[in-house]
Amino acid sequence: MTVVFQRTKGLTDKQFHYCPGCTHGVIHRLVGEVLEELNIVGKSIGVAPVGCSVLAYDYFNCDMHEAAHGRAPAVATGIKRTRPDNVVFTYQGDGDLASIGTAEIVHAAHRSEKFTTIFVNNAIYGMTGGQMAPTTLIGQKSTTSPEGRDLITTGMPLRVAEMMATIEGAVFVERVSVHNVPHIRKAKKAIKKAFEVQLAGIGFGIVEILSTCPTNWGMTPVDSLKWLEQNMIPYYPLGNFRTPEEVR
Ligand SMILES: Cc1ncc(C[n+]2csc(CCOP(=O)(O)OP(=O)(O)O)c2C)c(N)n1
Ligand code: SF4
Repeated sequence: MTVVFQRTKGLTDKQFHYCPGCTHGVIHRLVGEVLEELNIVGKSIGVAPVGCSVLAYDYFNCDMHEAAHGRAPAVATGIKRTRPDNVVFTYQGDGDLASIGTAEIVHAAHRSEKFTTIFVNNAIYGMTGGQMAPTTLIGQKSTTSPEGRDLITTGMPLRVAEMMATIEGAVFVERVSVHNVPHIRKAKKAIKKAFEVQLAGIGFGIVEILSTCPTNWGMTPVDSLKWLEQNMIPYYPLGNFRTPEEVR
C-alpha cells in the first residue's frame, strides 16, 4: 500500500494530552516536521518548560531535558556550550518565558547563545488554571483579573518579539500565528529559518507563535481561533523583525 500521509518522524507515537482545540499540538507538529526535514532529529536536544507543554519531552523524538519554570534558556546555554555540534532548542510558554523567565531569555539573547527558542504565546497561564500572564490583553478576563486586565494596576502586555528585536544578539526574530492553514504554513517557514540560523552557527533565534487556550479562555476551539485573530494579532502584529544576511 502506498503511504500518502504519516506522522512526522520528529515526533514520537505518544498521544498528546492537550485539550481539544489547543494549538500546542499544531506547534509541536511543525517543530517535529522541521527537525525531520532538516535531518536533525538525531542530533537535536530540546529543553522542555514548565507549563502545559511540560510533557514535551515525551513528544519530540529527540533527546530532551526538563528545566525549572523559566530556566530553559539557562539550561540550553549549558547544553549548547558543552555540545556545540548538537542542535539545541527551548519550547516555552508565555508564563514561563515572559514572566518568571524574562531575565534568562533576555540575557541569553544578549549573549547571542547559539540555540533556538520556540515561544508559545497564548496570553494566559494555561497549566495552572488560567491566571493573568504578562501577555494577557487589556480587558481580557482571567482568574486573577475577573473584571478584565486593568492597565492602571497591571500595565501593558509585554511584546516579547519587539523587545527581542531591540537586542542585537537576537539575530532571528519573527512573530507568527497558527489560527488558520495559511498562517500555519508561514509559522513552519519561520521555525525552519530559525533552526537554519542555528545550523549556520550565527546566534540566538526566537519565533513567537500566537496560540490558543480554549479551556482557560472559556471558548470553543473554533471561537478561540477567531478570538486570536481578532484580538491578539492587532496587539501582537505578525512579521519578521530580524533575519541575518546569511540565511535570507
Ligand atoms: C518556580 C515555579 N513557579 C511557579 C510554578 C507554577 N506554574 C506552573 S506552570 C505555570 C504557568 C504556565 O503558563 P505558560 O508558561 O504560559 O504555559 P501554558 O501552560 O499556558 O502553555 C506556573 C506559574 C512552578 N511550577 N514553578
Ligand atoms: S489548558 Fe490551555 S494551553 Fe493548556 S492544554 Fe488546555 S487549552 Fe492548551
